[in-house]
Amino acid sequence: MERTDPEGPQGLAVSADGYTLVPSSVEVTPGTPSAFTFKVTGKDGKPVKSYTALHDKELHLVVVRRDLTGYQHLHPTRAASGTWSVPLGVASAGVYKAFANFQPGGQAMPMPMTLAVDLMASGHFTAAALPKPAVTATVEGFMVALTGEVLVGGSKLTFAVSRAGKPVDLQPYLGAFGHLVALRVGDLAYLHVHPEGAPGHEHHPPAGGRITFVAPVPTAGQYRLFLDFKAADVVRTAEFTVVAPRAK
Ligand SMILES: [Cu+2]
Repeated sequence: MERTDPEGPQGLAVSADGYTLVPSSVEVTPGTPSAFTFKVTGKDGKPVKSYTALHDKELHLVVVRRDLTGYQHLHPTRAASGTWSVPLGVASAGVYKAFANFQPGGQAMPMPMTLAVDLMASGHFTAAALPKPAVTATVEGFMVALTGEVLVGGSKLTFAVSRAGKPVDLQPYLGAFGHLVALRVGDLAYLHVHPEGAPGHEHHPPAGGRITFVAPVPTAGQYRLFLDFKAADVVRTAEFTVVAPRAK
């Protein structure tokens, strides 16, 4: 079977390359955290029980409402049966998308994949407008400045974290100094993003609270970036709307 381009847009399918994301239920209750359980089935239809860790975890679960609010990056635990479980709470009603990012075990090549499913939180909801493009974001007193152009085919993005005008010492979190998720506005395609540098390089503290990522943006358009970083012992998420111009 031909494999989906791992560098291309991911997270647009619940099933790809013989693997399927199977939630126990797609209903979530706003305001009430409860266990979200799911499995990933393989080509034989059975739950996958072997994974290759990516950034210290076998599976990363990203949940966001379809209007790109309410972002969460979670790490479910896996039972021996292959069933994954994580407490999940959503603040408000709406349709959410849950992305599972993982790599099945036993593959010679690094081939992370992302499958996704919609989750329904019943009730009235008011869609939030997409924030305007910006090169700075503030979260709990931390200012994150984005430099670098978002370009179709190859983007190098650097984030500098500061507090009260001074660079912040970032702390390692899941084997890196920052984790970036990029979603395309319109269809929430999940982009493959990785820290710049050879494996292991990222374990050295970055100078001046700076972290750089390589993000191949597949098409012109708007993207929403979610940068998880750890400072002062807390993981926070800085969010940006960016625009990739049409290629000339
Ligand atoms: Cu993760």
